[in-house]
Amino acid sequence: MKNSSEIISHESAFNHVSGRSVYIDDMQNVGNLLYGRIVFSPHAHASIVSVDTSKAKKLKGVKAVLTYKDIPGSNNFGPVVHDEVCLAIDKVEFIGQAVCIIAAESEEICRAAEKLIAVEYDVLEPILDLETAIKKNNLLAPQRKIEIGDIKSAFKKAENIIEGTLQIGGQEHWYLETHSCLCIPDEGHYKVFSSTQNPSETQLLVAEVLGLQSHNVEVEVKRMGGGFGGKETQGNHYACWAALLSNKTQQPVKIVLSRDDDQKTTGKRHPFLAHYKAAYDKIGILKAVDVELNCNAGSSTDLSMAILERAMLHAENAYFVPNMRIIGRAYKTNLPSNTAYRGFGGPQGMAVIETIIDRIARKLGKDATEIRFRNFYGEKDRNITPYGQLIERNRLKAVYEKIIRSSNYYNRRIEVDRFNTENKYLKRGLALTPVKFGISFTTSFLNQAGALVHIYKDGSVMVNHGGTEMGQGLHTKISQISAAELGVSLDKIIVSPTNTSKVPNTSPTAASSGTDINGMAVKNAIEKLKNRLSQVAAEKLNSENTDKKTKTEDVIFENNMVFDKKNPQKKLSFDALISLAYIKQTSLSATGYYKTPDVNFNRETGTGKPFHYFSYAMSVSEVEVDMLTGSHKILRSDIVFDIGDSLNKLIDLGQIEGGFIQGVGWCTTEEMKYDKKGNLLNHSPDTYKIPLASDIPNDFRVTIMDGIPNPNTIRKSKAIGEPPFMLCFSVWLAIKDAISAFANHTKDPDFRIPATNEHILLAVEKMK
Ligand code: MTE
Ligand code: QUE
Ligand code: MOS
Repeated sequence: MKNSSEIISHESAFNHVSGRSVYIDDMQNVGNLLYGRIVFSPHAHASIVSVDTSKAKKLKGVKAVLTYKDIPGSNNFGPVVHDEVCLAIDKVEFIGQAVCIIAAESEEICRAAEKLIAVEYDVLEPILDLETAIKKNNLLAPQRKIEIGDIKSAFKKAENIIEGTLQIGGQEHWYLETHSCLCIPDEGHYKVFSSTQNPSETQLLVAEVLGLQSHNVEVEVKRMGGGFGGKETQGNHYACWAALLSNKTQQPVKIVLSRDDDQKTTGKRHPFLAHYKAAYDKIGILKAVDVELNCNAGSSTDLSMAILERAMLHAENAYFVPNMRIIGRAYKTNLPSNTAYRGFGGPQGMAVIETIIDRIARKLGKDATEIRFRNFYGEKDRNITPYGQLIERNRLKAVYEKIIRSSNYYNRRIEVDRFNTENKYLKRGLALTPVKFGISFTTSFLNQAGALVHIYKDGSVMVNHGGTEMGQGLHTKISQISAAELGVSLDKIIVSPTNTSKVPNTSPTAASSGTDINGMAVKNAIEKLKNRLSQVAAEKLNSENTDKKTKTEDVIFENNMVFDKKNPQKKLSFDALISLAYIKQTSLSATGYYKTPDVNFNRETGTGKPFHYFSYAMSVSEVEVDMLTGSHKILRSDIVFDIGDSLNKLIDLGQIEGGFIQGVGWCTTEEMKYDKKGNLLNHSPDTYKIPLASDIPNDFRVTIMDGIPNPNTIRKSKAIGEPPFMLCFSVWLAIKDAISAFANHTKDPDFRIPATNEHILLAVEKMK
């Protein structure tokens, strides 16, 4: 692998574009296949008076109708806290909660059976929004706090103070493959094909609901058609339901959600309601920040506390704040339990500080970019985070200087101002925003990974690891890492589907750390194999040439060859070595393991070193907003990224562009609308507006910085999955800048996430 200069496309690129890639719904050639269907609660909050399934059970072609009474094991599949029932008992707490499950010979029969099930409810008042949940003090868990310095005395001494509230909306994942699962029973063993980011958790929960042990359940993931966090915990549900039906009927059962059901019934990004107060001096330097982050968790805990924690750990983003207090509260409501979504709370936390800086700049009559630059983390005395981690290898200045130059920022600021004086109803806005994203699970024990590497007698290699492929290119990167570490060409490597019987006890593929931790585990396995092979190689080379002894530590693997570093003419081919090693009775299979060194976080004190390192990036966006319609377009976006030594520039470019645009959707067009009963009104793409090709910036320039290797990571790379998402704030705040121009930057526009056309128009009205 010549690393980044070589162009290596995604391992499934050809199959994806030609439609050959197989997803769970494509797995049709299974004998005796039954279809599963979930009977969802139509009420956000209700008592169940009675359930009558007798008529449905009698329908021809129906093989099973199950309620909670039919569960052989535990009726609970809460992933972190056991607070979610698999099938409702006597109450329902959100629209979409499962009450019964049906298995039948066809989907049509399932639907007919569902109509014959009579559930009588006693409807109760739901709590749907944060304002109500806060008023009723409906806390999910005790509040959390992170604090540094002394905000009280800092506010007392403050020259200037601003205060405010920021509303932040949720977001639907819109993975292209909806939730799906196929379970095949085999003599008490259950093989589960699941669209899950967390096969080990799926395995454990399936075993628990079936009343079996983990060794009775095998979960396999070939790929997901996107996950984005939405399949980190919630894929478990469909696996549990399919397994229960399969257990009852002893036939394979497949469940695939329709788009509308998926959108109506699954968890989303957490909406937040934030309150803030900030003190700053006359040149805009932050002296103290007090933030309260309230999140709408939905009906159960799921990952809410970890998400809230990450929001709190990103509440200062790239800025040094000497005195800061961050309070976090998660509230329970009657919505489907909100869950992981790219950024995992980071976007919500960062939105607040970016708003603060933006407002300070307007108060001082300065360009926000200048205020941002002044507040960046710096060298000593300005390099400690509110949770006590020191910022090492700070790349903010390097990224900043590069993007200021490459985006021609200051000249374009003049151009934008000129445009705005010449145009009354079309206004342009410009903004630069930074991202500093912490890499590692903040639940420190999750930072571990395993691998299993086989070399077959012909020299071909099968790599298994604990991570799952969801389009992000993990398997491609793992293939490249394997080829590079073994010194063989890519065609010798295959990465197998993720399977719990090959690598056990894995962490979810999440927190952008898939390549970091699984790559290291694979490297560890390959090191073991190379140690064994080096001995065989040294013996062989020494048997041929006795005057220059080859030491095992001098054996090098490169270009499908194995040779003596000191005497490169002493060599043999990789394939020849493998067949020799086999004959010499050498094990050609090894497991690998990795745990991230030195990460820890104490939740009680809110301190520690939760992150192995940070990924840095900045974006400059210019937008044009129509003051009469509230519509906007992105004229140009520049992005500069520090990702260490990129493992694959094509894939990383795809992650940067895709993540950025997904973020732009969240903070501009994607808005969840509910009626008073808690029904999601926009549950299909005609009313829920994700970005289209036409929403991509007219001029889009992404730069991956070269020559800044990251120490102590796999091949000196950095994680890339989530960080680009949060670059969307450059678009969001450029829109605000354009609205602000309508009143000559004298008033602060009303602003929130998402800034839809309607909200932009309302904000413009208030500027008059
Ligand atoms: N890219 C694609 N194409 N599809 C996805 O589902 N998920 C994102 C990101 N990029 C996702 C994606 C999220 S939420 C995470 S945490 C990372 O990929 C997970 O993969 P990694 O750790 O291998 O980067
Ligand atoms: C980032 C993440 C996750 C996280 C922490 C992060 C994540 C995740 C968990 C988690 C926490 C506790 C558990 C568990 C998972 O924490 O994805 O099973 O018991 O699942 O900073 O992405
Ligand atoms: Mo990503 S939200 O950590 O799955």
